[in-house]
Amino acid sequence: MMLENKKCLILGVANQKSIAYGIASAFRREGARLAFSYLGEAIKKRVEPISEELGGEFIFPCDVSSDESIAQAVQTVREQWGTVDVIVHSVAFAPKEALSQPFIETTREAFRVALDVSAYSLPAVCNAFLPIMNPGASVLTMTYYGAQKVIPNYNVMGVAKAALEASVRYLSADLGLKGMRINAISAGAVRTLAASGISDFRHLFKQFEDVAALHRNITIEEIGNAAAFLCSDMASAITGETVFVDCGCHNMAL
Ligand code: 0WE
Repeated sequence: MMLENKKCLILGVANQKSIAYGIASAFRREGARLAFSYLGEAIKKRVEPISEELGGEFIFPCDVSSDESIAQAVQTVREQWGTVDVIVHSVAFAPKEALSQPFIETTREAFRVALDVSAYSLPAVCNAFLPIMNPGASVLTMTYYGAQKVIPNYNVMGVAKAALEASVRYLSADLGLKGMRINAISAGAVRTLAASGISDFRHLFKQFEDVAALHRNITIEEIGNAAAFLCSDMASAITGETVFVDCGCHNMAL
């Protein structure tokens, strides 16, 4: 087992289709100890049964757009576990209009919210949890190809993911001084709750399937397997990296 007895925090499960659910399931299979964050009462009701199913030890509220909420989460984890070995950051948000209107029309507020929730939250979480992270700890975040190339309508989320990927590189230098690692998985498109809010996602999904080197879309199990590897000691020399788990989609021009 790759993650035996490692204490892993999972931020960003909404339901059983979530990428974070696929990651948590793989972590469980690899012997990890799990705890889950949630945002708001609606998501709490969804996370509770998932935590039970996967043998989670506790759940805790965490609004990554609030320093106080992150600090409170650290306090809870400190009381429950004392220290932590792995943090999975699988959180993003942009106001819906920003993902349908032309990028050029992005408002200052939509830009701020997207970058705050989807990018700044990563260094914020790393810095807050640093005092309770064990030597050899590792952090994982989720990104998307729209950070590097234009994907129609991905818009301000692409800009936020570009900031997130750059943050992974800078954080790798800071965490590296402490023997800790951080990486990103750039996942192919997945039908999640976040994706269901996107007009024309079905069409996009089919296009990715056709173009991908493997001619299929990915599963959250496959993301989970890559995540388990990256967060395990098997990946002890990999840090600051964006690893594509996308059936080879990003290498194809057409
Ligand atoms: O990163 C994402 C999704 C991020 C996301 C989705 C939503 C939908 C509902 C962030 N914020 C919101 N806000 C909402 O109100 N993906 C990689 C999935 C995704 O999102 C797209 C995509 C793909 C793929 C948006 C436009 C075009 C393609």
